[in-house]
Amino acid sequence: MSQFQVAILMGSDSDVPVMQEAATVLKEFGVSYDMRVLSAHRTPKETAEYAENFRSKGGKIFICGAGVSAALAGVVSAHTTLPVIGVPIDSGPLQGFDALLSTVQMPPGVPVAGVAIGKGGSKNAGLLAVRILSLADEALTKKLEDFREKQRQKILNTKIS
Ligand code: RP5
Repeated sequence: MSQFQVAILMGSDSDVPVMQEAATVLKEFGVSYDMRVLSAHRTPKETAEYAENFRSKGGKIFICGAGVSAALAGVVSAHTTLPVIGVPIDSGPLQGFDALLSTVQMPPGVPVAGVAIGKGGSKNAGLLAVRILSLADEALTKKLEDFREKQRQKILNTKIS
């Protein structure tokens, strides 16, 4: 068994600040993760191998972040039957619109769940992974309820001077 429930992959080390948001959420919920730089274009063989082997090691979900042509989530999905969440990153001249389309415009039969561009999307990718894992984990469900309540209180307690 792998000690990792979630794989956070990204196409370049320049993507780390964005993908760190997903990692922070997983850490907060006590979900184990492996974080790697693996590129669909620059390391195609290693990316395919990682995607093919993660399930047999006990892995459950992929979160893949990439910018510009952003093929990573799609390539990973082509090499696994696990859920794949794609985070489009605003690293190119089109401010992430390129990556957004590349991430979500998958051909029928090869699913990628797309989230918003950049850090907000990365945070939501972490939360979506926790929600998927919570289907078989009551303690995680409770933590999600607590998280939502904390979020609610923060909004309600906002004072505008
Ligand atoms: C993509 O190209 C990466 O995911 C990154 O967002 C973008 C730029 O990569 P670097 O030139 O910073 O390595 O593949």
